[in-house]
Amino acid sequence: MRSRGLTLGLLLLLRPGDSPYSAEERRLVELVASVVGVAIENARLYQETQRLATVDPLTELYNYRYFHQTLGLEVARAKRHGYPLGMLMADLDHFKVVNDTYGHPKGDELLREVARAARGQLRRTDVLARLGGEEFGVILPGSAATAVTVVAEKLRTAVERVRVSSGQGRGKIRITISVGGVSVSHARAEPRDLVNRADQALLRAKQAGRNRVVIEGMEEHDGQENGAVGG
Ligand code: GH3
Ligand code: MG
Ligand code: MG
Repeated sequence: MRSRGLTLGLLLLLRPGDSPYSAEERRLVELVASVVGVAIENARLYQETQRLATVDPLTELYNYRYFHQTLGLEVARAKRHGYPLGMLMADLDHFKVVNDTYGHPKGDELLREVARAARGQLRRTDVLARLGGEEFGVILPGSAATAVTVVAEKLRTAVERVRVSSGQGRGKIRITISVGGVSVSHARAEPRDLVNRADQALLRAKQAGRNRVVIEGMEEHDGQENGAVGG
C-alpha cells in the first residue's frame, strides 16, 4: 500500500484452493490498496499535526495551548465529579545566568533535563507543560492542597538533583526551581482564577528567596514563617 511514493504497508490475501486471482480481482485489490494507502497517510499526517500543535519541540512536554485547553476540561470534570483540582506554576531560578555563563545551547540542554526530571515525578493523569521560556505549569486533577504541596516539593528536589555537564572542564551545571501552587474545591474552580492564584504563589516563592515551594493556604503547615518549603 503506497501513498505519495512511500510504501506504508502490505496487504496479504489468501484463499483456499489453487485457482489464481483473475485480472478483475487483482484490479479490485489494487484499488482497495491504493485507497487504504491514502487513508493511512492521512491518518499519519493528522496525528503528526496534532502532535505539533500540542507538544513543545524542545522539551517534548505539552505546550501552552494544550495546557489551557486541558485546564478548561479538567475544571469542568472536577465540577461534574466533585473532586478538587490542583495547579502548580514553576519557574527556573536565575536561568539567565546559565545562558550567559555557558551559552544558550547548554541552557536548552538543562531545560530538557529539568523537563525530564519533572515528568518522572508525576502521574500519567497529571499534565505538565512548558508554558514559555523557562516556565512550567502542572495540572493535578483530584489533588487537594496537601497533595499539591507534596508534588511541588518532589518537583523542587528532583530539579535540584539535575546535573548537566558544562563541557568546558568547568564541572557540572545545576539549577533550582521556584514553585507556586493552589488547590480549589470543585465548586469554586475557574481556570483564570486558578492560574492567577498559582502565579501569585510563585511570585511569593521567588520573593521569599527562590528554590522553594509556596502553596496558597498551606502556610501554617509547612513549618516556616514565610510559608515556604525548602531553600
Ligand atoms: P528568576 O529567578 O527571577 O526567574 O531569574 P531568571 O534569570 O530565570 O528570569 P528572567 O525572566 O530574568 O530570565 C529568563 C531567561 O530564560 C531569559 C532567557 O535567557 C532564558 N530563556 C527563556 N527561554 C529559553 C530557551 O528556550 N532556551 C534557553 N537556553 N534560555 C531561555
Ligand atoms: Mg526564571
Ligand atoms: Mg521566567
